[in-house]
Amino acid sequence: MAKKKVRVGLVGYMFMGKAHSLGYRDVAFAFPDVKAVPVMKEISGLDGEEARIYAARYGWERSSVGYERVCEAKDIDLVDISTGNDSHREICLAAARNGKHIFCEKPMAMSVVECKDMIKAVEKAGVIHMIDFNYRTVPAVALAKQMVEKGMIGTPYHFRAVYLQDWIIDPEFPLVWRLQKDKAGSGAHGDLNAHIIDLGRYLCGEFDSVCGMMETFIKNRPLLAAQTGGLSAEAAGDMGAVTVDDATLFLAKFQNGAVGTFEATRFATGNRNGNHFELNGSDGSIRFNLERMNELEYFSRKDKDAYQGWKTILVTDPTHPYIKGWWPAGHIIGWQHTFVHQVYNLMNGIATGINPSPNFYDGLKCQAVLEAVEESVETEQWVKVKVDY
Ligand code: SOE
Repeated sequence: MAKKKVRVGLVGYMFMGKAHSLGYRDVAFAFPDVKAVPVMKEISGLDGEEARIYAARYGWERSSVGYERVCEAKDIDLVDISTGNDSHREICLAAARNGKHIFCEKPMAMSVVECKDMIKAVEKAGVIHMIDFNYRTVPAVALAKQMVEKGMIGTPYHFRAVYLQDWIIDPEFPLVWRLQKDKAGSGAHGDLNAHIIDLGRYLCGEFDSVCGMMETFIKNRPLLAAQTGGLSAEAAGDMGAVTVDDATLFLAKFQNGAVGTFEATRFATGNRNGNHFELNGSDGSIRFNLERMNELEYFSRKDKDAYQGWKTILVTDPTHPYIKGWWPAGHIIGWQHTFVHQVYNLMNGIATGINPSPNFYDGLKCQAVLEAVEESVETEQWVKVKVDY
């Protein structure tokens, strides 16, 4: 039987638009068992000429300006929102109104209120929704999840996570949209803590309460002359104010009694994309570092005393999650593969009518933690995480 085709319209052609394009392009190549196959119909963005260039480069059939046409077109089934955070809600509402399935970049929106509007819209439309917490589909992270579920670490006690980058360490780096509150919502917090909050929920459980601190080290920066790549840009002469956090750290209590520490910063010199976590349990621990993403470290207290020690699992065996799509054992994969894995789950969700995970409810729960941390920074108090939806 012919497979269902899912005709995709992508809004946003920059860094994430490129990563998502790769997901659609490669999913059926890597995973012949995928239940629905994406068709790369239309790519859109703010500039028509650029949209045309990226359509040709990434392999989209056609291009347009703005998001309206993609949301309204009769021959599009899925709208992919790969734009800046301030437009997620608006595009989501337009897409849902037109009955489109939705794949949305993280963080889901600018606030919990916006997330709730988006959930109301997709529930009313009865469409499939997914949020791009792509690190869940790193094979080593998915293996960690299986190990936790099998009880291989016992009762979780500590989740310790950092997401460390250094791409804005230079005070002359310009004021890109990610440094402006009205466009990004927050800085390192929403951009990086969002990922490790999601990993905390995925591996350890739901949050109970948080207590945080935030700092902005460089308060003014040159204005933007041109964005030259995903995380690179050229500065213009005049200066403007940075209105987001450069670093946010917080303590957390989980509902299951475990405790956690979280740190997100773009000022961790020498760390290009250091997403690390460690989960310690009563019987064992697991440890992950994105910069060695094919490996998962595991310590078991069940090993005989004399032989206890950390072992490194090379997560490239055909039995490991998602690896069947790629290469023989030992032939490692990279960061871009997580976007193919996300699309694999999304296509299967659309084909079966079952929401994939992580979806908009996960986006909302993550946003609730982000906001609770912000409230805690303001009040200098512990804050309960509430998700009253
Ligand atoms: C920039 O900090 C960024 O590209 C994030 O926006 C992504 O979500 C993260 O995966 C890598 O770094």
